[in-house]
Amino acid sequence: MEPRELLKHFQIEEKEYSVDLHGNGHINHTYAVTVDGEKKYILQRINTAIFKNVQGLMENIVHVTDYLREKIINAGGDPKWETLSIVRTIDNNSYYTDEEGNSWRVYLFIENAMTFDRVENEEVFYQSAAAFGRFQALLSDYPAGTLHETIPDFHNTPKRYLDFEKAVEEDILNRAHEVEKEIGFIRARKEEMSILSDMQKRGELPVRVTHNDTKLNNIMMDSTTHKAICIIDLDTVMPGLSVHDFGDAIRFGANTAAEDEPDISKVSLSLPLYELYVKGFLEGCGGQLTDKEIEMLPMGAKMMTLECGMRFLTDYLQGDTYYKIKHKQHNLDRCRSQLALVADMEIKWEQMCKAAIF
Ligand code: ADP
Ligand code: GN1
Ligand code: MG
Repeated sequence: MEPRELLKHFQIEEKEYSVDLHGNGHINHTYAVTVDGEKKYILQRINTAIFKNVQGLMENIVHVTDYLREKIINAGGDPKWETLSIVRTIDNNSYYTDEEGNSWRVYLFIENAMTFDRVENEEVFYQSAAAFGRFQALLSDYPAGTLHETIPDFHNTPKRYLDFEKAVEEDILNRAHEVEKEIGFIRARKEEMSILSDMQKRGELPVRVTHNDTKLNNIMMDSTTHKAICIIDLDTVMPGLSVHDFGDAIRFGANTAAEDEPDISKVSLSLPLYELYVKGFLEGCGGQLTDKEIEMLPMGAKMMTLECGMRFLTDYLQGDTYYKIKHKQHNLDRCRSQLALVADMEIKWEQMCKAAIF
């Protein structure tokens, strides 16, 4: 269905809205809904090829945002600014399914705020670290067992490795011979991939309610002051590991180059940004992380970068069906940038480990 047509199914005042593609997310189709030059709503087509249980996913978001709203109000904050607000359908549902079977949702547009696709200055990164840490702390007493697992095994790195090996074996587009070097790089690190999940199984790392997709453009910042306002993209809020939330943010934000930089000589880990994120994240978590979690932060960063590189390569081998791409080699560029970052982390490993000792 045409995006503008959809609006009449939601509890929105009837007006002449314009609806335009918005943002740089890789998963959902996101539109800004504008009236009189002001963006009022976000309209999203949920990617149901990836999120198979939309009902469960939206239930998670309703419950988590209700929970956060109460905490924000109690702290004297503005819930329409500091968490996502779902606009209901005229039937009072949290999403609408059109005749073609597509699922859509509407959020209030978080006004006077913006997302960053790159770390433009240190303060922005520090702010995002504290905010993601705080998000985890706010949800620390949320009943984790009531959350649906919206993507099973999302950060199960050994399982991701098996998916990768299957894609290499099937090689449906005959692309594997082009990427032998990358395949070798990943295979050489196979043993490390189960370190964190094994620690989780042994109870050495606690399962918490985590965001699981902590990249910089999943947080809205005040357009004027650049202070962190609101954590968005709640599709993958599920039980998980704190070190994964830390690591995914590092992989994206502490890379001196873009996630999809084709010139990998520009890729490296910025130690100053890494150290800043450690500080902000620990402050945001408010002393809740155990010593073991703090010790494993560097491993979280390395594993999230390796896992992400492996996921990009898997998608490249499988014909680019998961992530949105802008050109044929896009997933390959993304993969190479991630793997180059892993290699640089290995060089800087000792400094990374020292950064979390205070
Ligand atoms: P994806 O899963 O595809 O990454 P997101 O939910 O992260 O989708 O949305 C994509 C982008 O849209 C975000 O990076 C952000 O810039 C913008 N966005 C999402 N929700 C809102 C909102 N409520 N208000 C303003 N901008 C938003
Ligand atoms: C996707 O949705 P978005 O663009 O914020 C992906 C993350 C990846 C990221 C890589 C649900 O995040 O896991 O790390 O791309 N989200 C999902 O940029 O798969
Ligand atoms: Mg996003």
